[in-house]
Amino acid sequence: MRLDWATLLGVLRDAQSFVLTSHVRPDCDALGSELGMLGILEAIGKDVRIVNAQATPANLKWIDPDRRLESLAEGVKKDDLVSRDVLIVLDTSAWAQLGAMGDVAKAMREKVLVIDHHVSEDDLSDRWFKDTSAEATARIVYEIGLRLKVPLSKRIATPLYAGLSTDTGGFRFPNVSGESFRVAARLVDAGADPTAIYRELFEQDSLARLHLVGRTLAGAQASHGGRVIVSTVRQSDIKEVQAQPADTEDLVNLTLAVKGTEVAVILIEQPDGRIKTSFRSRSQVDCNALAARFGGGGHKAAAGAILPGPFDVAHEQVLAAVDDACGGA
Ligand SMILES: [Mn+2]
Repeated sequence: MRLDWATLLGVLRDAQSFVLTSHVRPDCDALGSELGMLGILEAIGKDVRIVNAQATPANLKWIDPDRRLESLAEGVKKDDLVSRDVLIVLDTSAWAQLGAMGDVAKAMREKVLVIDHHVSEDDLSDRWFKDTSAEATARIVYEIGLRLKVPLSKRIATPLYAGLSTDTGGFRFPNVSGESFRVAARLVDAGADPTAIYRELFEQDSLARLHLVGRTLAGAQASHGGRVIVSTVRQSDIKEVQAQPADTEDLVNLTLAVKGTEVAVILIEQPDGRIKTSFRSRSQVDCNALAARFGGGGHKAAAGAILPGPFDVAHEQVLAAVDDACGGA
């Protein structure tokens, strides 16, 4: 953990122009931290742009009513950014996660500042502001706003609440503390609307996605006395219900709802024939170790790997590895 408040607040106060960026395949903590930070910096008179590598996903555009999120994919030029005083990288510490913004970070090398809560890190910068105990980067941004004495507005509180809510799985992950709720309460007092944000985060599925969920759950197989549930998604399933590739997100977590499930696994056939495999654990079974057998990785409770096809071979290999990790049937 490296939290040098004096250095961080000094940089934020002294610099005049900022670019904020975050990781590819952005989520609400990435975008919410960017927008919260933008609101805070603008409140103290700074000139701020947010530029990501990729365009904002359609399902997350609600978080940006003022349309402040820009992207290289939508035509922002690297040369327009490099003269800015500071590049703040939020919610990632890895080059690979920056996508095309990695080139901008390289060009601005000595002006990069990282604000993040992830454990892993590359040599992105010499200026780190990391708190791996923070539930979300949005939580760190909230603390920055406090220290800069910026009053919380609805415009700042809403994206920060979305980030906090996303990275805590709706305030239920083990990273949640009493302080998470106190921060959330202050964000709600400042105008964040939990009902509206919940609807945006969790009630935006298409009927096709629901049909895919139905199919996937109908085919879920339990083993090891109900401790393990494995489900599969083939390209034919996705096509037949007319779902989108993104509709497979989060499917693996649904089977954890079954009483007694300790390990949930899903194999998702990709358009190129490879098989994206995700592991979830509610027990001592180490998902990171499981995924590592197939060249993947992640955390103990959640990890993933990409396996080559054909599907049936990958399926068999994964079942064997899970069996091994779970101590036989
Ligand atoms: Mn995060």
